[in-house]
Parts: sequence; structure tokens; C-alpha cells
Amino acid sequence: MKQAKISSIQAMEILDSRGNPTVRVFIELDDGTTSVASVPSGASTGENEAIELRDQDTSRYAGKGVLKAVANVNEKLSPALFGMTVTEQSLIDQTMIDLDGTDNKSNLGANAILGISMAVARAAAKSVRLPLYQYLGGAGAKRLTIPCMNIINGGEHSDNNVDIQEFMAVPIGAPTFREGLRYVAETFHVLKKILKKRGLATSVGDEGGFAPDVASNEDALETIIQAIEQAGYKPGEDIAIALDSAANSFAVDMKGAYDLKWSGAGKMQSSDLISLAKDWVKKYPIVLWEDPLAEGDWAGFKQFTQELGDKIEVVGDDIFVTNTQYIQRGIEQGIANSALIKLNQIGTVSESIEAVRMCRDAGWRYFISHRSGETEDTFLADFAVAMDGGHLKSGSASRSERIAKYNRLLEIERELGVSAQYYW
Ligand code: 2PG
Ligand code: MG
Repeated sequence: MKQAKISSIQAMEILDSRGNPTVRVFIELDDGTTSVASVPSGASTGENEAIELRDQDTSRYAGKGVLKAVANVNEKLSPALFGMTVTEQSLIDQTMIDLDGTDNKSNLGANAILGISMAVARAAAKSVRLPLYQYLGGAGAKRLTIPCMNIINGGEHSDNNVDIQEFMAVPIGAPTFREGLRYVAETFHVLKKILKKRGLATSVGDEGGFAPDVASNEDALETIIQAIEQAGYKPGEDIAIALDSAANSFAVDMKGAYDLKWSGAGKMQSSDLISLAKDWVKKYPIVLWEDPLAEGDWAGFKQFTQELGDKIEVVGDDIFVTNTQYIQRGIEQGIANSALIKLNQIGTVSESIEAVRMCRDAGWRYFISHRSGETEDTFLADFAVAMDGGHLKSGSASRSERIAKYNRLLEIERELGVSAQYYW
């Protein structure tokens, strides 16, 4: 069969879910296939993430415009990729990496590069008439993902007094994806009623979870347990809890000193946070904890994993930034037992797949993630099923940019029919 070739690549500036500019890429192939992809953007970013190129022209969008990245797609990347076979994903990604020439994609921009990388994968899938999850994951891609639904938002994703950035409800005991989604969406609605009754705000944060001024971080946990029970589910059996501390955001020096400033809990050392975590893991049905410590606190991370790694999934996000160089170090030193996978942290589909493969080979888990700034693009849902890791986070049961991914997963489940699998 003749493989289709890239005949046109074009980009434009659009807005993400926070109203900030981001890149959308359009691709055309010589067999007439077209595809579109849009790039997400984070707020609580790791120091070593690939660079999102922003114009720094303060006369537009407070300097956040992406016209330079758009121009890089249209004027530099597009001519370099013209005529390439669309199914050669790694070669295309490598060509862009080489053309950029830096370690962190700061020359052409990870936003420019990722937009193309995603649109290439999507165009290739369409051209060979496979759903994207099957094109990327092969015929064996049939495991749906557990939706880790972020129902209370704190940290840098909201303006409340909660230090921990994400409190996720994890429907581990549901029989199917659609039932799991129902469990946690119902819990979200009950949570709203509970918060209202207590006179707390039910407005939502960047990822669609509520952002109330609760009494403490622990109060947020207690309230979620209540919501799970009142929704008719058993905490720990039907629905468990996952946390993302995003500890960079309350780290004082990135080396083990913290200040839980938002809740007023005050100054702590890594060891205090670890004791607190041990206490919470005993008291609450926590199954996963992301970035419990800051990205520079490798010693703290290691200690945390030694103490809790046999009980829960310890995920490194800002510390590893989906980069095999850091994940490799993390594996060698026993820093965690899982890595967060965010496509725009590293900047290409191929490198994200590489990061997943490295985790898998080491017996680590990997947790597929959206960004706090998202678009209506549903690439992530297909990617999660293709990668076969069994769990993803895409925010709460509100805001369409979050729901779009969950809805796409419902479609995939429907398409897979009886062969669809769902387990923690
Ligand atoms: C995180 C993410 C996504 P952001 O910290 O895991 O939830 O947030 O996109 O702001 O980095
Ligand atoms: Mg995180």
C-alpha cells in the first residue's frame, strides 16, 4: 500500500481554556487526508520542561502570544517536513528535534513541535483508517483508563486556602469505564451539595474541580470521603483517592524546606511532610500520590518512596518532566515508582512513548495527564488507551475541555465493545 506523504502543514494561534494563546496545527496529506491538533499549556510547570515559545510582545496577550511558534511551523518546520511519509512518526519527530537543535526545544518551541507531532499521528491514523488509539497502541490496545477525577482544586490552580493542588476521586471498583465515570461524576455533584450546605464556594478552579476555602487540607479529604459515602459508594472499595501536591508550589528552596502558606499550616521539612503523608495513607484510601515533594528534593522523594512506595503509586511529575534522562536517573536511584506523562513537557509524541516504554521496562507505572490549560482536543484520551497504563487524569466533571477527553473515552469504550478492559 502506498504510504501517504505530508503535503501541507500550517499553524494558527487559538486560545486555551484559560484564555491564553496556544498553537493549533493543520496537516494535509497527498491522499487528501486532513488532521488538526491543538497544544495544551501548564501553570505549575517543572523547571526542566521543554520550552513553550511565547512572543514576549507585551502589546499582545501580556506577552503570551504564540505568533513566533506559529511562524516557526509555517516557515521552518513545514518546509523541512514536506514530502515525508506520514507514518514515519519517529523520523518526523527526530527531524524536528534536530532542526530545533537545543535540549529543551527552546529554539523553535515545544508548542510548535508538539502541535505538528500530534497532527502527524492523527493524520497517519486517518490515512491508514485506524482509530488513533489503535494506530498508536496496536491491535492489543483495549484497556480503558480509570478516570482520576480532580474534584477539589487548590495550589496554583485556584485562589483558595488549600496547598495540595489536586484531590482526585479514583473509581477503582467500577466494572467499566462508563460506570467509573458515573461513580465519580455523581460524587462531584454530591460534593457540591455538601459544600453549599456548609456555606462554602462551589465555583471551580482551572481543572473544573471545586475550589472552596475549607478548614484545612485534611478537611478537603474528609469532605471527599463524605461525598463518596453520600453518593452511595464505599471509600477505598468503589472509589479511592489520589493526590497531586505539586509541592514545587509550596517549596521554599527546592531542597527540603516547605511553607504550607495557603492553608496557614506553616513551615515544614520533607520529613514532616512524609510523616503527614504516612498518617494520611493510614487514615484515608489513598492509592496514588503525585509530586509529594519538590522537584529539587530528590532525597525527600526517595525517602517518601521508601516509606510508602509499597502501599501507593508515587508519581514524579515536575521532577521527571516526561524526560527519559530524568526518569532513568529516578529508576536507578529508586526515587519513585511511577512517572507522570505529559506530551507537552517533552514536546513530541515519540519521546512521550519512549518515556512510557522506559517506565514499563523498569516495572514502574505511568500516569497519563492533561495540562491545567487545555483545549477541546481529545488526543490525550486515545493516547492513554494506546499506552495501556490504565489510568489518566483529565480534570473534573465540569468544563468541556476536561469532559471532551472523558467523552472520547466513552466513545472508545463503545467502539471496543465487549473486548474493552477496565482495572486499576
Ligand atoms: C500537574 C498539572 C496537571 P499543570 O501538575 O500535574 O494537572 O498541572 O498543567 O498546571 O502543570
Ligand atoms: Mg502534577
